[in-house]
Amino acid sequence: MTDILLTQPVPAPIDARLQALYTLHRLYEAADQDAYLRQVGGRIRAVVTGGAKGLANTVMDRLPALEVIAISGIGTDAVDLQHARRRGVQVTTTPGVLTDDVADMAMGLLIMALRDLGNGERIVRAGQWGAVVQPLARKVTGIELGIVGLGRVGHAIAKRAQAFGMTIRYTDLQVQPDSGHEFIPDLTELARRSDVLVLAASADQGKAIITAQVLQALGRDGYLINVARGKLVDEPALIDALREGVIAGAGLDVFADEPRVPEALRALPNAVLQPHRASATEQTRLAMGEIVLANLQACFQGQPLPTAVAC
Ligand code: 8YV
Repeated sequence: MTDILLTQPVPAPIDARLQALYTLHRLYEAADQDAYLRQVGGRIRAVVTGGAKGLANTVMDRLPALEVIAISGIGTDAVDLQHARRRGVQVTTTPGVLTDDVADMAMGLLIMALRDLGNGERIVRAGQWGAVVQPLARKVTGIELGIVGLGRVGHAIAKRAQAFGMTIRYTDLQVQPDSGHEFIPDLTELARRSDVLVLAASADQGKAIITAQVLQALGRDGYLINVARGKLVDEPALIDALREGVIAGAGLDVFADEPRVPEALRALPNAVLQPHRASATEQTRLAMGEIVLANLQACFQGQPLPTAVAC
């Protein structure tokens, strides 16, 4: 049977299907990953990984028989695509099926942050209703929303935002005249004109675009929502901005060095935090798993891969 390396767990039904078809090697269970790769690395023909986890070149180079890296996710920023191409390794993702979940998470974080839902919940749970005065929150309907990255997820966020009567503007690498939304080429200018800036951009360039200057422009009544990648944000600058009231708050599903979230960020009452859960619904993770299975099957039958990334 074909040998496959899993870098992180997959949902049980997908795991069972993989097990029936392939010999699975679970890197995430190995106490000594280096020794484990020495033992099985030569046999591995496919890697199944997540968008955030990807595959380091140092691991890829330990897998001489590797043919495909199947990412269960849409981000390719944690795989060196050029290196994969040089090695003749194909890379696939799971586009389309997680769009709605990620957009839902963006809206959830936005409402949670502006309406101060976390603090309200803590007050009720602590039996402090009536004893603690919670400051009035920020109205969501009708705000000015700046979307950074109008791809599939950005569009899905815009659709939801329209139902909330929001004014939508966006920035992207290129203008999208058919979107019906106002294009603002300069990110700092978009921040200046937004009540809430939501990050839905790819992080393939690996650069922090949300700088102290952008946060300054977003302003003391502004909020930052991130459902893309932590590396798009200068995290120390964000912590300073939240602490000093340069911006009002943030809703974050992603962080610069997951799963390590700086203590300074965890301590801030005006940040709502999620452990990278945007696509973590049963329905969506199963749909993602199906696409992973289809790509592996095509690869080992010598067929074109259904969702290959152009390297
Ligand atoms: C996925 C992600 O849920 O799609 C991506 O790139 O980062 C996530 O939303 C993750 O890859 C699942 O492992």
